[in-house]
Amino acid sequence: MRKLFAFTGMLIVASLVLAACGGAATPAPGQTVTVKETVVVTVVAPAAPVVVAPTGYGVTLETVKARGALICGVNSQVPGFGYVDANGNFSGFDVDYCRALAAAIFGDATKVEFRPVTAAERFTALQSGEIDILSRNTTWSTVRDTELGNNFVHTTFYDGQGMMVPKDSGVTTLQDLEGGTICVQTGTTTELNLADVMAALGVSYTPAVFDDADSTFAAYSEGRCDGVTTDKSGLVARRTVLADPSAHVILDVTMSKEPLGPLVRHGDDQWFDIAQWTVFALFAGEEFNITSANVDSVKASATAPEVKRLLGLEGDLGLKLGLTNDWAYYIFKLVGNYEEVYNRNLGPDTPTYIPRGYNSLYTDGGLLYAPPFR
Ligand SMILES: N[C@@H](CCC(=O)N[C@@H](CS)C(=O)NCC(=O)O)C(=O)O
Repeated sequence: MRKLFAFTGMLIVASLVLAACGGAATPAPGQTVTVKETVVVTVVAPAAPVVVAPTGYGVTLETVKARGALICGVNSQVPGFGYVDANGNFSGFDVDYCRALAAAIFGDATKVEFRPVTAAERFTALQSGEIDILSRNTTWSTVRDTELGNNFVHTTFYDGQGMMVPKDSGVTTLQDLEGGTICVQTGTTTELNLADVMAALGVSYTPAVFDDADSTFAAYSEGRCDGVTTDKSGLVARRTVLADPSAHVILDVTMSKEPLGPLVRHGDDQWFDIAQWTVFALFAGEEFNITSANVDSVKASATAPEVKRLLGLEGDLGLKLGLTNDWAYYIFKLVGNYEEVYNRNLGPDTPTYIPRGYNSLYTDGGLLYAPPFR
Protein backbone atom coordinates (compact mmCIF):
# COMPACT_ATOMS: atom_id res chain seq x y z
CA MET A 1 0.00 0.00 0.00
CA ARG A 2 1.31 3.34 -1.02
CA LYS A 3 1.43 6.22 1.41
CA LEU A 4 0.28 9.54 0.20
CA PHE A 5 0.07 12.65 2.22
CA ALA A 6 -3.06 14.68 2.29
CA PHE A 7 -2.38 18.31 1.81
CA THR A 8 -5.98 19.16 2.27
CA GLY A 9 -5.28 20.58 5.69
CA MET A 10 -2.95 23.10 4.18
CA LEU A 11 -4.65 26.38 3.76
CA ILE A 12 -3.03 29.21 1.97
CA VAL A 13 -4.67 32.54 2.38
CA ALA A 14 -3.28 35.16 0.08
CA SER A 15 -4.45 38.69 -0.09
CA LEU A 16 -3.18 41.27 -2.48
CA VAL A 17 -3.11 44.82 -1.38
CA LEU A 18 -2.57 47.18 -4.24
CA ALA A 19 -1.67 50.76 -3.63
CA ALA A 20 -0.78 53.49 -6.12
CA CYS A 21 2.82 54.61 -5.66
CA GLY A 22 3.08 58.17 -4.50
CA GLY A 23 -0.43 58.04 -3.06
CA ALA A 24 -2.12 61.35 -3.45
CA ALA A 25 -2.17 62.17 -7.13
CA THR A 26 -4.86 60.57 -9.31
CA PRO A 27 -3.18 59.32 -12.53
CA ALA A 28 -4.24 61.01 -15.71
CA PRO A 29 -5.82 58.87 -18.45
CA GLY A 30 -3.04 57.14 -20.40
CA GLN A 31 -0.42 57.85 -17.70
CA THR A 32 1.76 54.88 -16.62
CA VAL A 33 1.83 54.24 -12.84
CA THR A 34 3.94 51.83 -10.79
CA VAL A 35 1.95 49.57 -8.46
CA LYS A 36 3.31 48.22 -5.16
CA GLU A 37 2.08 44.76 -4.24
CA THR A 38 1.85 43.34 -0.72
CA VAL A 39 1.23 39.61 -0.41
CA VAL A 40 0.11 38.24 2.97
CA VAL A 41 0.51 34.47 3.19
CA THR A 42 -0.73 32.42 6.13
CA VAL A 43 0.33 28.77 6.10
CA VAL A 44 -1.50 26.39 8.39
CA ALA A 45 0.28 23.13 9.25
CA PRO A 46 -0.71 20.14 7.07
CA ALA A 47 -3.15 17.62 8.53
CA ALA A 48 -1.88 14.28 9.81
CA PRO A 49 -0.82 11.87 7.03
CA VAL A 50 -3.67 9.76 5.69
CA VAL A 51 -3.06 6.29 4.31
CA VAL A 52 -4.94 5.98 1.08
CA ALA A 53 -5.56 3.00 -1.15
CA PRO A 54 -3.47 2.76 -4.30
CA THR A 55 -5.28 4.51 -7.10
CA GLY A 56 -4.81 4.91 -10.81
CA TYR A 57 -6.78 3.98 -13.87
CA GLY A 58 -7.91 0.36 -13.71
CA VAL A 59 -6.36 -0.50 -10.34
CA THR A 60 -9.66 -0.99 -8.51
CA LEU A 61 -11.23 -3.31 -11.09
CA GLU A 62 -8.03 -5.35 -11.17
CA THR A 63 -8.02 -5.63 -7.36
CA VAL A 64 -11.71 -6.55 -7.24
CA LYS A 65 -11.30 -9.21 -9.94
CA ALA A 66 -8.22 -10.69 -8.30
CA ARG A 67 -10.09 -10.85 -5.00
CA GLY A 68 -13.07 -12.47 -6.69
CA ALA A 69 -15.57 -10.15 -4.99
CA LEU A 70 -16.45 -6.54 -4.58
CA ILE A 71 -16.38 -4.99 -1.09
CA CYS A 72 -19.25 -2.58 -0.73
CA GLY A 73 -19.60 -0.26 2.26
CA VAL A 74 -23.25 -0.21 3.28
CA ASN A 75 -25.61 0.71 6.08
CA SER A 76 -26.84 -2.05 8.36
CA GLN A 77 -29.36 -0.05 10.39
CA VAL A 78 -31.74 1.52 7.88
CA PRO A 79 -34.48 -0.84 6.64
CA GLY A 80 -35.24 -0.44 2.94
CA PHE A 81 -31.79 1.07 2.20
CA GLY A 82 -29.16 -0.97 4.02
CA TYR A 83 -30.15 -3.45 6.69
CA VAL A 84 -28.84 -6.69 8.10
CA ASP A 85 -31.21 -9.23 9.61
CA ALA A 86 -30.56 -11.65 12.46
CA ASN A 87 -29.21 -14.21 9.97
CA GLY A 88 -26.70 -11.77 8.55
CA ASN A 89 -28.61 -11.19 5.29
CA PHE A 90 -28.25 -7.74 3.82
CA SER A 91 -31.12 -6.07 2.02
CA GLY A 92 -32.07 -2.65 0.74
CA PHE A 93 -31.98 -0.23 -2.13
CA ASP A 94 -28.29 0.68 -1.62
CA VAL A 95 -27.40 -2.98 -1.06
CA ASP A 96 -29.04 -3.94 -4.38
CA TYR A 97 -26.93 -1.34 -6.15
CA CYS A 98 -23.83 -3.23 -4.91
CA ARG A 99 -25.34 -6.45 -6.28
CA ALA A 100 -25.93 -4.73 -9.64
CA LEU A 101 -22.29 -3.67 -9.70
CA ALA A 102 -21.16 -7.22 -8.92
CA ALA A 103 -23.45 -8.52 -11.69
CA ALA A 104 -21.90 -6.04 -14.14
CA ILE A 105 -18.36 -7.08 -13.21
CA PHE A 106 -18.67 -10.82 -12.60
CA GLY A 107 -21.97 -11.83 -14.22
CA ASP A 108 -22.75 -12.93 -10.66
CA ALA A 109 -24.66 -10.70 -8.23
CA THR A 110 -23.50 -12.70 -5.22
CA LYS A 111 -19.84 -11.78 -5.64
CA VAL A 112 -20.08 -8.93 -3.18
CA GLU A 113 -19.09 -8.66 0.44
CA PHE A 114 -21.10 -6.15 2.46
CA ARG A 115 -19.16 -4.13 5.00
CA PRO A 116 -21.34 -2.11 7.40
CA VAL A 117 -19.97 1.37 8.05
CA THR A 118 -21.37 4.12 10.27
CA ALA A 119 -21.75 7.71 9.16
CA ALA A 120 -18.56 8.80 10.89
CA GLU A 121 -16.31 6.02 9.59
CA ARG A 122 -17.59 5.70 5.99
CA PHE A 123 -15.21 8.11 4.21
CA THR A 124 -12.11 6.76 5.96
CA ALA A 125 -13.17 3.23 5.03
CA LEU A 126 -13.25 4.28 1.37
CA GLN A 127 -9.97 6.22 1.47
CA SER A 128 -8.09 3.43 3.25
CA GLY A 129 -9.17 0.84 0.69
CA GLU A 130 -11.16 -1.17 3.22
CA ILE A 131 -14.09 -0.87 0.82
CA ASP A 132 -14.13 -0.48 -2.97
CA ILE A 133 -17.24 1.65 -3.07
CA LEU A 134 -19.62 3.27 -0.59
CA SER A 135 -23.33 2.74 -1.21
CA ARG A 136 -24.91 3.99 1.96
CA ASN A 137 -27.51 6.84 2.00
CA THR A 138 -24.70 9.33 1.54
CA THR A 139 -25.38 12.90 0.52
CA TRP A 140 -23.35 14.44 -2.28
CA SER A 141 -21.79 17.66 -1.02
CA THR A 142 -18.86 19.85 -2.03
CA VAL A 143 -16.48 19.01 0.83
CA ARG A 144 -17.10 15.28 0.49
CA ASP A 145 -16.49 15.50 -3.26
CA THR A 146 -13.27 17.51 -2.95
CA GLU A 147 -11.42 17.67 0.36
CA LEU A 148 -12.49 14.18 1.43
CA GLY A 149 -11.19 12.75 -1.85
CA ASN A 150 -14.30 11.18 -3.34
CA ASN A 151 -16.17 11.11 -6.63
CA PHE A 152 -19.92 10.80 -6.35
CA VAL A 153 -21.60 8.93 -9.16
CA HIS A 154 -25.07 9.95 -10.28
CA THR A 155 -27.66 10.35 -7.53
CA THR A 156 -29.79 7.24 -7.08
CA PHE A 157 -32.24 8.66 -4.54
CA TYR A 158 -33.26 12.32 -4.21
CA ASP A 159 -34.13 13.01 -0.61
CA GLY A 160 -34.50 15.85 1.88
CA GLN A 161 -34.09 16.13 5.64
CA GLY A 162 -37.15 15.76 7.84
CA MET A 163 -38.19 15.83 11.50
CA MET A 164 -40.15 13.17 13.35
CA VAL A 165 -42.01 13.82 16.60
CA PRO A 166 -44.37 11.86 18.82
CA LYS A 167 -47.90 12.25 17.45
CA ASP A 168 -49.30 13.22 20.84
CA SER A 169 -46.75 16.03 21.28
CA GLY A 170 -48.90 18.46 19.31
CA VAL A 171 -45.78 19.65 17.45
CA THR A 172 -46.60 20.47 13.84
CA THR A 173 -43.81 22.91 12.86
CA LEU A 174 -40.11 23.30 13.59
CA GLN A 175 -40.96 26.48 15.53
CA ASP A 176 -42.99 24.34 17.94
CA LEU A 177 -39.69 22.71 18.97
CA GLU A 178 -38.40 25.96 20.54
CA GLY A 179 -36.31 25.14 23.62
CA GLY A 180 -36.53 21.40 22.92
CA THR A 181 -33.95 18.65 22.50
CA ILE A 182 -33.39 17.09 19.07
CA CYS A 183 -31.78 13.67 18.57
CA VAL A 184 -29.32 13.65 15.67
CA GLN A 185 -26.48 11.47 14.41
CA THR A 186 -22.91 12.69 14.24
CA GLY A 187 -20.85 12.73 11.03
CA THR A 188 -23.89 13.55 8.94
CA THR A 189 -25.16 16.42 6.85
CA THR A 190 -28.19 16.17 9.14
CA GLU A 191 -26.31 17.62 12.09
CA LEU A 192 -25.09 20.57 9.99
CA ASN A 193 -28.44 21.29 8.32
CA LEU A 194 -30.25 21.22 11.65
CA ALA A 195 -28.02 24.00 12.93
CA ASP A 196 -28.49 26.06 9.73
CA VAL A 197 -32.26 25.66 9.54
CA MET A 198 -32.96 26.33 13.22
CA ALA A 199 -30.67 29.38 13.20
CA ALA A 200 -32.49 30.75 10.16
CA LEU A 201 -35.82 30.25 11.91
CA GLY A 202 -34.50 31.69 15.19
CA VAL A 203 -35.43 28.50 17.04
CA SER A 204 -33.16 27.53 19.94
CA TYR A 205 -32.74 23.83 20.71
CA THR A 206 -30.30 21.40 22.29
CA PRO A 207 -28.82 18.74 20.01
CA ALA A 208 -28.45 15.25 21.52
CA VAL A 209 -25.79 13.65 19.33
CA PHE A 210 -25.28 9.90 18.79
CA ASP A 211 -22.90 7.69 16.80
CA ASP A 212 -25.33 5.48 14.93
CA ALA A 213 -28.97 5.16 14.00
CA ASP A 214 -29.77 2.54 16.66
CA SER A 215 -28.63 4.78 19.53
CA THR A 216 -30.18 7.92 17.99
CA PHE A 217 -33.60 6.32 17.65
CA ALA A 218 -33.34 4.47 20.97
CA ALA A 219 -32.86 7.83 22.72
CA TYR A 220 -35.81 9.28 20.82
CA SER A 221 -38.10 6.38 21.69
CA GLU A 222 -37.08 6.60 25.36
CA GLY A 223 -38.41 10.18 25.29
CA ARG A 224 -35.00 11.80 25.73
CA CYS A 225 -35.63 14.07 22.75
CA ASP A 226 -38.62 16.06 21.55
CA GLY A 227 -37.86 15.23 17.95
CA VAL A 228 -35.47 13.19 15.83
CA THR A 229 -34.07 14.38 12.52
CA THR A 230 -32.44 12.69 9.52
CA ASP A 231 -33.15 12.17 5.81
CA LYS A 232 -36.89 11.62 5.29
CA SER A 233 -36.08 8.18 3.88
CA GLY A 234 -34.28 7.38 7.13
CA LEU A 235 -37.26 8.56 9.17
CA VAL A 236 -39.69 6.43 7.14
CA ALA A 237 -37.33 3.48 7.46
CA ARG A 238 -36.63 3.79 11.18
CA ARG A 239 -40.26 4.48 12.05
CA THR A 240 -41.04 0.93 10.89
CA VAL A 241 -38.88 -0.49 13.68
CA LEU A 242 -40.19 1.72 16.50
CA ALA A 243 -42.42 -0.01 19.06
CA ASP A 244 -45.54 1.73 17.72
CA PRO A 245 -44.89 3.34 14.33
CA SER A 246 -48.34 4.93 14.27
CA ALA A 247 -47.46 6.99 17.37
CA HIS A 248 -44.96 9.09 15.40
CA VAL A 249 -45.42 11.67 12.66
CA ILE A 250 -42.97 13.12 10.16
CA LEU A 251 -43.54 16.87 9.96
CA ASP A 252 -44.60 18.35 6.66
CA VAL A 253 -41.33 20.24 6.25
CA THR A 254 -38.22 19.59 4.14
CA MET A 255 -35.10 21.04 5.72
CA SER A 256 -32.52 20.42 2.96
CA LYS A 257 -31.62 18.77 -0.30
CA GLU A 258 -30.10 15.30 0.22
CA PRO A 259 -29.01 13.79 -3.10
CA LEU A 260 -28.01 10.26 -2.08
CA GLY A 261 -25.88 7.96 -4.17
CA PRO A 262 -22.77 5.78 -4.37
CA LEU A 263 -19.24 7.17 -4.34
CA VAL A 264 -15.71 6.01 -5.08
CA ARG A 265 -12.37 7.46 -4.06
CA HIS A 266 -10.52 9.86 -6.32
CA GLY A 267 -7.92 8.50 -8.71
CA ASP A 268 -9.43 5.65 -10.71
CA ASP A 269 -11.57 6.98 -13.54
CA GLN A 270 -12.30 3.54 -14.94
CA TRP A 271 -13.81 2.45 -11.64
CA PHE A 272 -15.81 5.67 -11.47
CA ASP A 273 -17.15 5.02 -14.99
CA ILE A 274 -18.18 1.46 -14.12
CA ALA A 275 -19.98 2.66 -10.99
CA GLN A 276 -21.59 5.52 -12.91
CA TRP A 277 -22.81 3.50 -15.91
CA THR A 278 -24.20 0.84 -13.62
CA VAL A 279 -26.54 3.52 -12.26
CA PHE A 280 -27.40 4.63 -15.79
CA ALA A 281 -28.07 1.04 -16.88
CA LEU A 282 -30.57 0.70 -14.03
CA PHE A 283 -32.36 3.87 -15.19
CA ALA A 284 -32.24 2.82 -18.86
CA GLY A 285 -33.63 -0.62 -18.05
CA GLU A 286 -36.72 1.03 -16.62
CA GLU A 287 -36.94 3.49 -19.53
CA PHE A 288 -36.75 0.70 -22.13
CA ASN A 289 -38.86 -1.69 -20.05
CA ILE A 290 -36.17 -4.34 -19.72
CA THR A 291 -36.81 -6.37 -16.58
CA SER A 292 -35.36 -9.44 -14.89
CA ALA A 293 -38.40 -11.34 -16.16
CA ASN A 294 -38.26 -10.29 -19.82
CA VAL A 295 -34.56 -9.59 -20.48
CA ASP A 296 -34.02 -12.88 -22.34
CA SER A 297 -36.94 -12.31 -24.68
CA VAL A 298 -35.98 -8.66 -25.19
CA LYS A 299 -32.48 -9.87 -26.02
CA ALA A 300 -33.80 -12.43 -28.50
CA SER A 301 -35.98 -9.96 -30.38
CA ALA A 302 -34.42 -6.51 -29.85
CA THR A 303 -34.53 -4.20 -32.84
CA ALA A 304 -33.99 -0.74 -31.25
CA PRO A 305 -30.29 0.14 -31.74
CA GLU A 306 -29.85 1.60 -28.25
CA VAL A 307 -31.36 -1.48 -26.60
CA LYS A 308 -29.05 -3.65 -28.68
CA ARG A 309 -26.03 -1.63 -27.59
CA LEU A 310 -27.15 -1.68 -23.96
CA LEU A 311 -27.52 -5.46 -24.01
CA GLY A 312 -24.23 -5.96 -25.83
CA LEU A 313 -25.80 -7.29 -29.03
CA GLU A 314 -24.16 -4.53 -31.03
CA GLY A 315 -21.02 -2.51 -30.45
CA ASP A 316 -18.64 -2.95 -27.53
CA LEU A 317 -19.77 -0.57 -24.80
CA GLY A 318 -18.96 -3.13 -22.11
CA LEU A 319 -15.37 -3.51 -23.34
CA LYS A 320 -14.96 0.25 -23.25
CA LEU A 321 -15.83 0.11 -19.56
CA GLY A 322 -13.28 -2.67 -19.00
CA LEU A 323 -16.09 -5.23 -18.65
CA THR A 324 -17.68 -7.75 -20.98
CA ASN A 325 -20.34 -6.62 -23.46
CA ASP A 326 -23.10 -8.42 -21.59
CA TRP A 327 -22.46 -6.42 -18.38
CA ALA A 328 -25.88 -4.71 -18.43
CA TYR A 329 -27.68 -7.92 -19.42
CA TYR A 330 -26.49 -9.41 -16.14
CA ILE A 331 -27.62 -6.36 -14.16
CA PHE A 332 -31.17 -6.81 -15.50
CA LYS A 333 -31.15 -10.60 -15.34
CA LEU A 334 -29.81 -10.90 -11.81
CA VAL A 335 -30.94 -7.71 -10.08
CA GLY A 336 -33.49 -5.98 -12.32
CA ASN A 337 -33.96 -2.41 -13.47
CA TYR A 338 -34.30 0.69 -11.27
CA GLU A 339 -38.06 0.26 -10.85
CA GLU A 340 -37.66 -3.35 -9.74
CA VAL A 341 -34.93 -2.41 -7.26
CA TYR A 342 -37.04 0.49 -5.98
CA ASN A 343 -40.24 -1.54 -5.62
CA ARG A 344 -38.49 -4.48 -3.98
CA ASN A 345 -37.18 -2.22 -1.22
CA LEU A 346 -39.33 0.93 -1.11
CA GLY A 347 -42.42 0.11 -3.14
CA PRO A 348 -46.08 0.10 -2.06
CA ASP A 349 -45.89 -3.53 -0.92
CA THR A 350 -43.04 -2.90 1.52
CA PRO A 351 -43.17 -1.54 5.09
CA THR A 352 -40.77 1.19 3.95
CA TYR A 353 -42.99 2.52 1.16
CA ILE A 354 -41.85 5.88 -0.21
CA PRO A 355 -43.69 7.33 -3.23
CA ARG A 356 -41.35 7.76 -6.20
CA GLY A 357 -41.66 11.59 -6.42
CA TYR A 358 -38.40 13.04 -7.79
CA ASN A 359 -37.11 9.46 -8.05
CA SER A 360 -39.21 8.85 -11.15
CA LEU A 361 -37.90 8.75 -14.69
CA TYR A 362 -37.79 12.08 -16.50
CA THR A 363 -40.52 10.69 -18.75
CA ASP A 364 -42.75 10.52 -15.64
CA GLY A 365 -41.87 14.00 -14.37
CA GLY A 366 -38.94 12.88 -12.21
CA LEU A 367 -35.20 13.54 -12.22
CA LEU A 368 -33.87 10.17 -13.40
CA TYR A 369 -32.28 10.51 -16.81
CA ALA A 370 -29.60 8.28 -18.35
CA PRO A 371 -27.27 9.66 -21.05
CA PRO A 372 -27.33 7.86 -24.40
CA PHE A 373 -25.84 4.39 -24.62
CA ARG A 374 -23.68 4.85 -27.68
N1 LIG B 1 -27.54 11.49 4.13
C1 LIG B 1 -26.93 11.99 5.32
C2 LIG B 1 -27.31 11.15 6.56
C3 LIG B 1 -26.96 9.70 6.39
C4 LIG B 1 -26.94 8.90 7.70
O1 LIG B 1 -25.87 8.43 8.11
N2 LIG B 1 -28.10 8.72 8.35
C5 LIG B 1 -28.13 8.01 9.59
C6 LIG B 1 -29.49 8.14 10.25
S1 LIG B 1 -30.79 7.25 9.45
C7 LIG B 1 -27.76 6.55 9.37
O2 LIG B 1 -27.90 6.02 8.29
N3 LIG B 1 -27.27 5.88 10.41
C8 LIG B 1 -26.92 4.50 10.39
C9 LIG B 1 -25.58 4.18 10.99
O3 LIG B 1 -24.71 5.06 11.08
O4 LIG B 1 -25.37 3.03 11.33
C10 LIG B 1 -25.43 12.01 5.16
O5 LIG B 1 -24.91 11.52 4.15
O6 LIG B 1 -24.73 12.52 6.05
